[in-house]
Amino acid sequence: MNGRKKETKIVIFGAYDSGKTTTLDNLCEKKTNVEYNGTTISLDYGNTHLNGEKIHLFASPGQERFKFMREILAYGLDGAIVVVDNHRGVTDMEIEIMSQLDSKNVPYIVFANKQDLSNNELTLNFDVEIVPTIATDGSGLRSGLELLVEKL
Ligand SMILES: Nc1nc2c(ncn2[C@@H]2O[C@H](COP(=O)(O)OP(=O)(O)OP(=O)(O)O)[C@@H](O)[C@H]2O)c(=O)[nH]1
Ligand SMILES: [Mg+2]
Repeated sequence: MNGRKKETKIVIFGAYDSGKTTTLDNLCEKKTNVEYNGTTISLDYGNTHLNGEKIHLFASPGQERFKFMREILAYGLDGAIVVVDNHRGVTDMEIEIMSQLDSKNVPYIVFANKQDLSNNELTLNFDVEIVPTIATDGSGLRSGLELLVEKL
């Protein structure tokens, strides 16, 4: 066991509509969503436990205009999940987020979501683990979170 604190902050990033809120909702027992017309407008928050450790999860808004909110949410994060819509493919915004996470040495993992719509293999020019997920039915979410937490 390393000296890491027992409460962990993980932020979920990804372009609009990729499935961030659905991912958080399915991972957490308790949660709060701030949405308007089905899109996150400030943040979603929830928490869960993994191996006795409390995990705080924040999902960011995906729309471009909420960049300021993503910057606030990123404060003090221990790790990140980038949720990509595998049917749409990776977006420039997600590439920018992964570059920033790399440059700040933040451990992260990619969820290749919406596998029910497309199970094409996602290829990325980043040294990152990719976990196929279906956020709507929970497939892959828990094991993906476990993989990330092992890297922290
Ligand atoms: N088919 C399918 N639909 C999904 C999946 N995950 C999410 N969705 C749907 O995609 C839409 C957007 O999901 P959200 O979780 O709200 O996406 P978001 O990334 O939080 O969106 P923003 O907050 O607007 O950035 C919803 O209609 C979800 O039901 C999935 O794995 N498969
Ligand atoms: Mg959302």
